[in-house]
Amino acid sequence: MDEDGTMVHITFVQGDITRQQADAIVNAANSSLLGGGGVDGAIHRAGGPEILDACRDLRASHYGKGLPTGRAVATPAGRLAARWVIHTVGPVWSATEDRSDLLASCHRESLRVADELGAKTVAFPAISTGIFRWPLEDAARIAVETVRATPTAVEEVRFVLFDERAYEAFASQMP
Ligand code: AR6
Repeated sequence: MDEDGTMVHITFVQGDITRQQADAIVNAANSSLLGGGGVDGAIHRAGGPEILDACRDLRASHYGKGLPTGRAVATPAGRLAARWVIHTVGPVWSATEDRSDLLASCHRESLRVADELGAKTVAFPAISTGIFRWPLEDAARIAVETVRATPTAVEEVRFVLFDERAYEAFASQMP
């Protein structure tokens, strides 16, 4: 909800996040910020070297030790149909330790960075649900609840889910 009490509009689409048009696209990165597989690899491939150059600059300046889990930082979006990529580091799923607040923090911090940028439309992938193995239903609940509970001037948060199972898990979180 923003200061006027207006709720952010949450939408869901099935597809490839690198094909989305939005002010900002969120990347499920790792602490190195230097790329990886999954969404991260796809974003760097589609966006081109400008993104990696900006990530290297971040590592050489503010984030010498990398971006901590649960935090977010923005770079330009290169050739993507977006102005910015917001990189956030999701937690690796653990059966013995509750890391839910770190996953919630990824969503809160990404929205905070989006607000700093003035981004009005933000596309999110299903953070931590791939290589980091977070169970889909639980990740969907945390992601949607957190976005609904976070005060922001962002007008549309679009969850972009790669397959039908992920789409169903996320879309079914809305009342
Ligand atoms: N568009 C939308 N969703 C996608 C796409 C795409 N192009 N590609 C994959 N997904 P993951 P994580 C879905 O593994 O679990 C990287 O190596 C995928 O089906 O990308 O947070 C990073 O560098 C899954 O539902 O991210 C880190 O090391 C979701 O995106 C690590 O993976 C997230 O899967 C992060 O792991």
